[in-house]
Amino acid sequence: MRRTATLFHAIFFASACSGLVIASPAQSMKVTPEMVQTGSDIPAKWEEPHPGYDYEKREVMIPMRDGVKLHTVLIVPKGAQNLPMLLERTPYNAEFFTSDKPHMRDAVWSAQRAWADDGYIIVDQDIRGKYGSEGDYIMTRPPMGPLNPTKTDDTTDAYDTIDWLVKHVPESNGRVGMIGSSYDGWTVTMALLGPHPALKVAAPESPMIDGWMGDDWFHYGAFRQVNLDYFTEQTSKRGEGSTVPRPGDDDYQNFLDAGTAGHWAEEHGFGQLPWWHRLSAHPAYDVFWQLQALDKLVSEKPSNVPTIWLQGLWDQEDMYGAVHTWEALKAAGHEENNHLVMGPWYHSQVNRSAETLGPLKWKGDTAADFRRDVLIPFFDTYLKDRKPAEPMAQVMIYNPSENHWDRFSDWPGVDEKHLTPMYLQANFALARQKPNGGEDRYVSDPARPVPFLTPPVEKDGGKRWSTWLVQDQRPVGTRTDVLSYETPVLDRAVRLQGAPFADLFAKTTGTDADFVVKIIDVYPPTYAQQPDLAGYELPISMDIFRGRYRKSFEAPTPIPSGTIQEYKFRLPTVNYVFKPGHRIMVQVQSSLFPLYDRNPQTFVPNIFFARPEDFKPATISLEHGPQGASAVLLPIVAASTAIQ
Ligand code: PG9
Repeated sequence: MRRTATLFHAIFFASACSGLVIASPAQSMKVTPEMVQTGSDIPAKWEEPHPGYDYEKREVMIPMRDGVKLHTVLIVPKGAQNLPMLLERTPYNAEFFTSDKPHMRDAVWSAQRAWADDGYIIVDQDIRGKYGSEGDYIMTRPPMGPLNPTKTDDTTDAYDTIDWLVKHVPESNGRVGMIGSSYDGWTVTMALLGPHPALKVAAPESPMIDGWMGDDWFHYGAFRQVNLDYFTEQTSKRGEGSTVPRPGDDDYQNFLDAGTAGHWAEEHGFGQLPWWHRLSAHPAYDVFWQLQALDKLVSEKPSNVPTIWLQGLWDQEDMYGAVHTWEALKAAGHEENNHLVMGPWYHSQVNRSAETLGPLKWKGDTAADFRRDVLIPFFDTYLKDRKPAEPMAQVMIYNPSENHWDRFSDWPGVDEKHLTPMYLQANFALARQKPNGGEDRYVSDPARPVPFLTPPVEKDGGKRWSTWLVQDQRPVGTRTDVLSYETPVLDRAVRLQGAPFADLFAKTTGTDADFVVKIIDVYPPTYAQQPDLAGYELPISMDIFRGRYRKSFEAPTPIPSGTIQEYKFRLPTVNYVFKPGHRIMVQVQSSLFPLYDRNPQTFVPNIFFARPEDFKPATISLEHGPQGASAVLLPIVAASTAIQ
């Protein structure tokens, strides 16, 4: 309106000045009703026209049993009839899973493309309290029970969602498969604790199962400081929070300066985050962790849903969950509908391309091939009544050294009776014969912990994070606080299938200590097939153990200074062949920083809140007998048990 009046005044003024006679505004400028707009120019709801789109995107708020509504995005192929639904429940913004493209295969994110091509309705949902969903967010909300007194959890939310979907999506065939990695793998696992009858198949990928034993938060009690950024990203806002600002570009120095994770948290406002309070009040494996360990809960309440438990062999975030849950189900007699798959992947790489892992090169794209040839046919079996070309093997584990998948009708998991001890010898050799004396010493100094990546360490490991588990160990092998033991050059292949153990007998001058044990494949000094691997020290299995838990994970005790103690712990599962010309190496050290917080080496009630004066150098002695000879226990098999 204002623009018309101004224009009119301009013309009138110009005309008057030029001597022209024009009609008065009242006569010539008649306002007709359609010119008048009352209310807003913005419609209450804009229906986006989608000419040429081959799918319809529906955004719905699905009501749960307590009235809370969860934001859900459905991608339905146009003209669909009788299609199954693939459901992913996420804390990472369902909206983000699709983009505005005319073809469904381009609109969904890359991992879902093959599903779109195969004819699926895709459903992505924000879990309770995150992004578009209503309700309160609780970090990996424990199942209903002593830790969750409400009437809902992610089992009921998955149930109610599936119930709604089968009643409100007429294009569907009433069957649902659930998928998702990491946190989203946790939501799949939660759904399996009380599945809706329409949930016909599931694949928890790198699921977070036990946050204390070996998934995201701790490994055998050593706290993973990379998660501190995750705490603010996930719990400072309903949407995406930001990472913690850094005083410098090197996290090795930043965390060293902070002293403890507790001090870091205090400096960065974590006092406002309930999750931090709960986690830091439970540094030991008490009921808080025990009651939410999903491997135990799933095997106590097994479902009949055909399920693939899936993870990477070098999964830098959730290395523990899938394999332990599968083993727990097997031990409880439920292997029939539960399969185990371990690919040569970093965390969640199953959903990306996987032709390589760091310097390691695989035959083809091991993730895309797996999705196309195994995962989707497995889902189609239960959702489309299609017979797969080959029945799904009970267990499929990539064999990285021979560069192919191995299929097994059974898998030993933990089989302590069939482990072969390889002893650490006094001359830094590694051999089968038991030594009968001697010890090696190193000084572990909390003021210069062993870095997990060569400094400067970018925020959370930066681009090196996803492949840090396969990085060359030569740079740390020269440190005096890292002891390396190795076999002579192998003249025949040594094949491992299962879970190795570390079994250290050690003394310390302190009253607490961490032990990091790595099993390493040492490549020959020249390697014509791939010269950049010449002499490479490839870790195939490693973990950290906090010494105070050597007798009980629940009740930590000080280490009696100067007294030999046994530290026995399981290492990540392997299916690996040390080839002739290679050597087997074992490295032992007492820190892996700043990924893991430093052990002050003085026993304190809660390491999160240790004082600067508690951090003291300690001399660690690794014993070679006679009161216990340090070893790694390897699952050596004479010949492969893979199905030919
Ligand atoms: N590893 C991540 C995570 C899972 C569960 C809890 C916290 C973190 C993830 O990738 O989702």
